[in-house]
Amino acid sequence: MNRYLRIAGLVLALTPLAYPYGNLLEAAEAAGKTANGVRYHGGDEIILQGFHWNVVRTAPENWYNTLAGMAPSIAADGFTSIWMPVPWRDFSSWSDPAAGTSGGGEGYFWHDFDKNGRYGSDSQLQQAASALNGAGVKPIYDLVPNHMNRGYPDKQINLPAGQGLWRNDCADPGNYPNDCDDGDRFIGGDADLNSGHPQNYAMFRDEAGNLRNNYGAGGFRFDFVRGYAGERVDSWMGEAHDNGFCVGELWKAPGEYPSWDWRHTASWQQILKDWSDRAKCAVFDFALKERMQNGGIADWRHGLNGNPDPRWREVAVTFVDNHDTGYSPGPNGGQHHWPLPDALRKQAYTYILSSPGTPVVYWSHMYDWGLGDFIRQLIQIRRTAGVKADSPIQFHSGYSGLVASVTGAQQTLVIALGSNLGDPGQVASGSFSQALHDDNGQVRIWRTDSTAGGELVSVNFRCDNGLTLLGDSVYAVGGGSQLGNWNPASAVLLSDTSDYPTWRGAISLPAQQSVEWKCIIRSERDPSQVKSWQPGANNSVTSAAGASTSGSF
Ligand code: 7SA
Ligand code: CA
Repeated sequence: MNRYLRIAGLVLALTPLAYPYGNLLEAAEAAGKTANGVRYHGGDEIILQGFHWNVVRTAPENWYNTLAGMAPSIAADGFTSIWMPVPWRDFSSWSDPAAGTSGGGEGYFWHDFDKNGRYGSDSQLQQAASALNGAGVKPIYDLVPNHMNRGYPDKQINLPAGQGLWRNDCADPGNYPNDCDDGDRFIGGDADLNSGHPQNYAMFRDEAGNLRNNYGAGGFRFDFVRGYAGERVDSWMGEAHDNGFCVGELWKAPGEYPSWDWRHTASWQQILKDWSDRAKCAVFDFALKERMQNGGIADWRHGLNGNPDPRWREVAVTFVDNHDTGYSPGPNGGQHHWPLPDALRKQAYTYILSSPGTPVVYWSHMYDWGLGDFIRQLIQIRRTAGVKADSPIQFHSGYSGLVASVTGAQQTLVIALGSNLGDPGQVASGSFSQALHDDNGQVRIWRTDSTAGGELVSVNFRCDNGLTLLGDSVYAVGGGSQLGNWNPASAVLLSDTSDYPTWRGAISLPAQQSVEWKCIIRSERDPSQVKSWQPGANNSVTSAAGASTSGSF
């Protein structure tokens, strides 16, 4: 049905200009949400935690400059994003003699949204953000909407008491309906904001928009999400950065929930997935962290990222340690609330960088403690194999340690950690070569050669009768990561319109796969705007060199 009449004259004039851009799209990294709408930026992110606990003490006012100078090497190391520290100034200073800990100024007890803090000045932050974005590394800013430093004078924001802006206990019927908060309190709760209050909600929404527009934010990490409703994160992201990356820090054991709460007897995974469903946000994989801390290596399969359901594993953001759980160079050795034993570090990084989920590498492991070369190697293995957040993973019992096979877009990996597995052929088909052998054999990875098994072949795609308005184009979307996993935002532009309204394009696919796909008409500017889908059944093709496949509107 010719529902779209392209303005012929204009099209002829503009077409040559528009389509070279189409090739750039194919070269660019994936964007877009999961099939359930979770904001994981295409599932191909590899994140560097861009700070440790003590950088405000070991590099006072000089951290943004450090990041700006390192931007090219951070990119060269294979990172696509960097988890930035809280950008807001923080004058707090605290010590806990009993625990032998102290700190302050890190941003988690922030004063207001002024960005001249202990990491450097506002302009240094802008310079760092543009150097990182310029190198292709997206800044992910750490936001703390649950609480702030209520004391201390001359704030740039005015939050008077008694107007429902600060948290009061929702359990106390005396609080008027909105004068409370829908989540846990941070410590005593006297510094907690009622983030559901319209004024507070708008304050954070606008600041997130400001970080996107003026500080190059590619997304956000939400702190202490146990302190406010997950739905609120979905609203903030939907209004301020709908296509950005989003991850929540939900660090709360099942036993910490009240006995009447379903989560008291749920698994760590179920609690994390429930939050992710509400926030439409990825979530740090504390289920995997708990297994790494308390289980044997064979138990690591029970992390969220090992879930047999792709809709579960794809929302996991995996990590080995962070600024809370791990050590940091400098005073007190940082916080080390839940540190992974050093002996397991290489196996843990091998696991998260070769398996599904979105991996995060802790700054100090990469750049302070000599693991950089090893991690760089692992990142290259992940990228070459085309392992993504939703990649299939299979665990193989009958061997000691952990044995898994991961199906990447380009190659299949077999991982053997602390295992007596002899030959990858015992657990997966294909011709394998060893990609990694380290840690006295505790760490081994094999991969199918790109030439066999994961071989890519060029298939000719065609869509007929693609009548479109200016600014819209015809794309192919379908199963498998090369066709965007049915996600229009990751669809592939068919850039040859020499026989308009027929659209053509060659797309590389793994050989010998039966692939289903459809033609769509989609906005070039806004990847989430689909104008129409090809009607009827899916098109299908078995991928082989020179094969052709077509559909029609
Ligand atoms: O124990 C570890 C694990 O062991 C395992 O065996 C357990 C696990 O469950 C168990 O299975 O994990 C437990 O312990 C974790 C660490 O405490 C808990 C976890 O829920 C629990 O299960 O994690 C919580 O604490 C983390 C630090 C948070 C988590 O979200 C939270 O769930 N991490 C993030 C949150 C914050 C705060 O924004 C940051 O905290 C983290 O870096 C960030 O990643 O008005 C003045 C005033 C009063 O308002 C206060 O009531 C008063 O107490 C001042 C005082 N507050 C001070 C704090 O006492 C002091 O500690 C505050 C001003 O400064 C400090 O707070 C620091 C905090 O210590 C630091 O970690 C905060 C603000 O500077 O910044 C950081
Ligand atoms: Ca991406």
